Amino acid sequence: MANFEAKNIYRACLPNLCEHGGRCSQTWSSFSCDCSGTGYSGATCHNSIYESSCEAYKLIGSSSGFYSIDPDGSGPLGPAQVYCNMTVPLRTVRKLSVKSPLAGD
Ligand SMILES: [Ca+2]
Repeated sequence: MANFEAKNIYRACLPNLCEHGGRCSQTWSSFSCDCSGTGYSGATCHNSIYESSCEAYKLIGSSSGFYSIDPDGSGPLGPAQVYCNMTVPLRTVRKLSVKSPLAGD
């Protein structure tokens, strides 16, 4: 005769501890997250598997092409596919135009 003590069931999936839409599954004593298709990895799908910018891909030696970038890393924004032109010098890409708020017209 089975006599399970329901109160001891591990409740990792209620609420779902997997981030970014990862699918949670649990056993009696542990849980795991299926992060496939989410663009994230790690025990709770927390870490983005994509770089955060074209510059980051360039710095690791990638060539021009389409890349998935996750601008906020492990933050809630999802990855987006963009075309990265690696022939553009980094200085040009990152150039900023800053105006002093004290300057007149
Ligand atoms: Ca993100």
